[in-house]
Amino acid sequence: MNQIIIVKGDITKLEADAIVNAANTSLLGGGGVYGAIHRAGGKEILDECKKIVARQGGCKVGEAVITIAGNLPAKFVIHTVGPVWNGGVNNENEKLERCYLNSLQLATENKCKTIAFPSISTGVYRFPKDKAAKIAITAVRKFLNISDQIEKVFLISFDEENYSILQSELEASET
Ligand code: AR6
Repeated sequence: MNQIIIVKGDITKLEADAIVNAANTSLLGGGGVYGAIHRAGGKEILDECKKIVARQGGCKVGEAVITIAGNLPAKFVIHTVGPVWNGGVNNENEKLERCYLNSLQLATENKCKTIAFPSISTGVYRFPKDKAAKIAITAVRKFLNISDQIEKVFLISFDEENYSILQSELEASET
């Protein structure tokens, strides 16, 4: 039985096979969860990102790439690029859904059984937290329904507000 687990805390401390990073299209800079992952994971992660950039020129919104996890307890970091919220007129919902689905697909291809997501786009990119939580849970459920390799999906919130929104959305999705 696969599960969705809502956790409050710092994603860099989590022992999952893969943790997801909310990056930007350059893959090469940023604060928020990006800063925390690169600080805790060390230089090796950035070195791999640079190789990806040299090969394919960064990462598009909604897509995902994978690297090693350096000093982190995880095995891999999956870097995905969420949409900047622009009032919903720019297909932001679909783009955010694709971040979750593509990250889960990449985790599956790399034989991961557990994966942890931060609340992509809800920081600097200003996506409304309630909408983002609904999309996260719907996308993860959609994927888990068609794949039995992933056993646990952690949705990590750094702040209390995101944590309680995700809890309520998860409960609502179970009824
Ligand atoms: N663990 C878990 N969640 C965290 C952590 C952490 N250590 N730190 C922050 N968060 P953001 P975005 C939460 O701004 O909105 C970057 O600079 C945070 O509270 O990191 O997708 C990139 O390079 C928020 O809910 O990502 C891009 O330029 C969530 O992570 C841009 O920001 C996402 O916040 C991406 O913006």
